[in-house]
Amino acid sequence: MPAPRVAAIHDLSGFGRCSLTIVIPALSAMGIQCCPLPTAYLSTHTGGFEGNTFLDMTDQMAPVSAHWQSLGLRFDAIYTGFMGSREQIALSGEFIRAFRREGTIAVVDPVLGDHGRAYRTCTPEMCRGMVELAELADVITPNRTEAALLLGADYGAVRLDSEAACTLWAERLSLGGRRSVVLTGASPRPDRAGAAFFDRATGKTGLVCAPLAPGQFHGTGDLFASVLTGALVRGSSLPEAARLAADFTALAARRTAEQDIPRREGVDFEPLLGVLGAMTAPEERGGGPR
Ligand code: PXL
Repeated sequence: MPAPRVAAIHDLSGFGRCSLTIVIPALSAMGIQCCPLPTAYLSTHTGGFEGNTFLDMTDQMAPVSAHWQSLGLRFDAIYTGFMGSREQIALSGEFIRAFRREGTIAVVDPVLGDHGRAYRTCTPEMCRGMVELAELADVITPNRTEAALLLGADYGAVRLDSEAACTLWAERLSLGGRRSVVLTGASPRPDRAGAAFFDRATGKTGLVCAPLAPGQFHGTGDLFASVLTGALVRGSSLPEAARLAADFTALAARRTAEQDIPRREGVDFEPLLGVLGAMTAPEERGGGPR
C-alpha cells in the first residue's frame, strides 16, 4: 500500500523551527509522503530574530504546479500555511483548484498572527487574501488571533475561556457549516490548553484539551496543524485527529519546557518523532489508486 501523499505549501525557515522544518518530519513520522512546495526561504522565522533573510519563491509556484500536473500527480491532502505575499495566497488557491479530487482534503492553516497581533510580514491585503483562501478549505486551523482576523472581529471579543464560548467561535468560523474548523488556544480552565472543533461531517462541536505546559514555544501551531493533517489523511475523524494533535503538541511543549533553550528556537520535538509514529493510528483508508 503506497504511503499517502500530501502537498505542503509553506515557507522553509532554516533556523527556529516552524513551517516545513516541522511539517516534513511530522508527516514523515506518521508514514506520509510530504511533497513540499516552498513559498520562501528565510534564514530564520520572523518571531524573535532580527534581520532575517527572505528569498521570495513566488515565481516558482506556478511552474512547480504545472510540472506536477504534467506528471499526473495526485495528493491525498493539500496543506497550506505561512504565506509571504498576496500573490502566493492566490497561487495556493489555484493549486487547490487544480489538484482537488474526490477525497482530497484541503487544510488551510491561516497563518496570520499570534497573541492578538498580525505578524509583521502580514499586511491587511494578505489578511483579505487569506479569508478567500480559507473559503476553499475543508478544514481550517486558526488560533485565537487568526480567528479574529478571519471574522473581522475584535481580538478581545474572541474569548476562549469556557467550553461554550470556544465551541461557539469554532462554529462561527465554519461558514454556515461548509468547512470544518479546529480552533487552537482554547483554555476552558487555567491549567488546560487545547482546541475547539466544528466537524462539518457531523455538524457537531467539541473540545479537546491537554495539560498546559509552562511557557509558549514557537512552532506549536505548525506542529498541531501538521499532526492534525497527518491524522486526517490516515483516515481519522476530525475529533480523533484533533485529540492526537492536542496530545502530541502538549507532549512536545512539556518536553520543550524542560529544556534550557531560548523560546525563539521553537518546540524541541525531534526526539519525540518516534513517539508520534507509535501514537499514529494504523491506516484506515489505505493508499489505493490516487
Ligand atoms: O509559525 C508560523 C510562522 C511560519 N513561518 C514564518 C514565521 C512564522 C511565525 O512567526 O515567521 C516565516
